[in-house]
Amino acid sequence: MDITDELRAYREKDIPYSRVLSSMCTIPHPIALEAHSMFIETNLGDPGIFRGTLELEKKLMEMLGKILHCDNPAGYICSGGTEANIQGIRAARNIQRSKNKPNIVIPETAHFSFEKIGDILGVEIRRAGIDEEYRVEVGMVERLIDDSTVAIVGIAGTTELGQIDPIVELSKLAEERGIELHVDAAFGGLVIPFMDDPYPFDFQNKGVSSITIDPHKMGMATIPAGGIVFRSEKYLRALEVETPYLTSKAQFTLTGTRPGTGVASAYAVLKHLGFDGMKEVVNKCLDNTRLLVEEMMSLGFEPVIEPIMNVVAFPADDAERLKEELYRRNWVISTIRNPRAIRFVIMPHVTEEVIKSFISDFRKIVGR
Ligand code: 0PR
Repeated sequence: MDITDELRAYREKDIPYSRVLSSMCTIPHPIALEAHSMFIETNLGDPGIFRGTLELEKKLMEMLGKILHCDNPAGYICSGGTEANIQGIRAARNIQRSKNKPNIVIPETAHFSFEKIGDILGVEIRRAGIDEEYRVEVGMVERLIDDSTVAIVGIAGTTELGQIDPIVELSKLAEERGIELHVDAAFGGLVIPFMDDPYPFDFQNKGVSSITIDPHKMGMATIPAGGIVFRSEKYLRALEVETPYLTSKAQFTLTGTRPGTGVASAYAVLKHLGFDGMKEVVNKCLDNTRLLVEEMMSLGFEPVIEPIMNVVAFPADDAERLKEELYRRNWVISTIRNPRAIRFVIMPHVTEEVIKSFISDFRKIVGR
């Protein structure tokens, strides 16, 4: 068999995005594909060689800084939200080095990447409970902070429900206690700014030190393209190691060799769509989320919370069974455990037609 035929045969076993209602990734924007292929051999691990790509990354960081209300953004495009979260907490821990047995306080709704962070960085992870709207309880966060706390974490767009933590209050708390506040906006970072009357989750709050914002989620860039943005250069300095034989003298990234494709594809999409274009994409996803909610309500399912963004879950005792039945019919949805529910992420590839076709199959499964 021809190699490309062989590759195609494997690729055809993958489920196409048009059947996937659970992913935070999506089909890249056509301009992202073009940009990706132009930068396919670039390696930002040795920036003295790829100086044009490095310049482009700086421009992209300025764009992200503007979106996040930061005048002097410092950061880089990494492998994803996991790496961005690791680096945000690693910088906080290094800046507050004098503290021994460091700990961080995170919402109990935080993404599982924080499990890895505890393990890798040797910081104790303290989990604060949530209110009835699934937002972290600020009072609980406050009670968990002690002299060894290096950072608190807020989420802008929780993985399971798309909820936004009270970042304004968390920021005040971080300022009062002289500790860092890392905001995980891996998903919401490229949703909230384009919503009408956006919640102020970003650097407008003086206590926010770093933000995770992933172009490979709602930014429609090619994978991998995560983003970590710091309030100032000082955080990057806290991450640096010496690189004696490279074109640069120091490196603040977690990985060594790293692609410029995410930089190029993320930049291309944001530049091409602009603020208004992104607003249109986000609004369409929000409209489609409302459509799904209406259809699900007509089948007797009420959302766990009124959706804040394009993530929504519906309580169902037999959530696992529903997910499996749907998978047999080549539909991918996900489930959450608290409360037991089926969950959907309405990405740009989840169009009105996709939702209608999904509902028609789902109706058969629930027998309504
Ligand atoms: N922070 C938040 C709030 C997230 O939701 C995620 C990923 C991360 C950090 C980690 O990002 P990376 O996966 O880029 O490192 N959230 C999704 C999840 O784990 C990612 C995902 C994407 C899941 C595509 C499934 C899928 O098909 O649920």
